[in-house]
Amino acid sequence: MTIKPLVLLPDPILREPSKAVERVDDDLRRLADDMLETMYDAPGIGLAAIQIGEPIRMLVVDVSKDDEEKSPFVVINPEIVATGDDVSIYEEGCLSIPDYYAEVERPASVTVNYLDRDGAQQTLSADGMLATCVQHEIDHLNGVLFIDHISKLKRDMVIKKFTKLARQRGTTRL
Ligand code: GNR
Ligand code: NI
Repeated sequence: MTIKPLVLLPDPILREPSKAVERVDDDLRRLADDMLETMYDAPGIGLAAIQIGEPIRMLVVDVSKDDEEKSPFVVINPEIVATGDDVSIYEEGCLSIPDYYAEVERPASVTVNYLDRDGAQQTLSADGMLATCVQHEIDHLNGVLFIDHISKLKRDMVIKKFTKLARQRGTTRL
């Protein structure tokens, strides 16, 4: 297993919609394991494949607490098939936007159909932090970031700051 470098704002790849996974094979399972290791190392509670530069519709999440048993999910080709009527607000962060946090309102519960790491069809009904995290990750598959759910003023400030940081690191043409 390998910890992969994270793609950071304002890398334009984060804005690309990811492509559906066509076959669930050993290569894909290896990538899922790398994503989990990268997520746990960060540490984070979710990761989309695009955040390690792979534009495919796969995400991992584990919202278990430090003192609990790990509960990793590998979620391939997710489709949100239902959302609850209630909303919840969580302070969100993103491994691609380090050290920035903001409150985001989303449906409090979601039902998601997806393929698991064996390629078997599954349905997940989530609420609480898991519901928020899964929605945050599915946004990544569509090129959407949590800062797209905050005010334009705040979003523009964050993008400006990270563009400046990237220029200092010399890792972007922007
Ligand atoms: O580690 C993460 N924490 C988090 C907190 C609140 C809502 C969503 C998240 S996901 C984030 C990891 C990440 O960037 N996933 O794409
Ligand atoms: Ni994120």
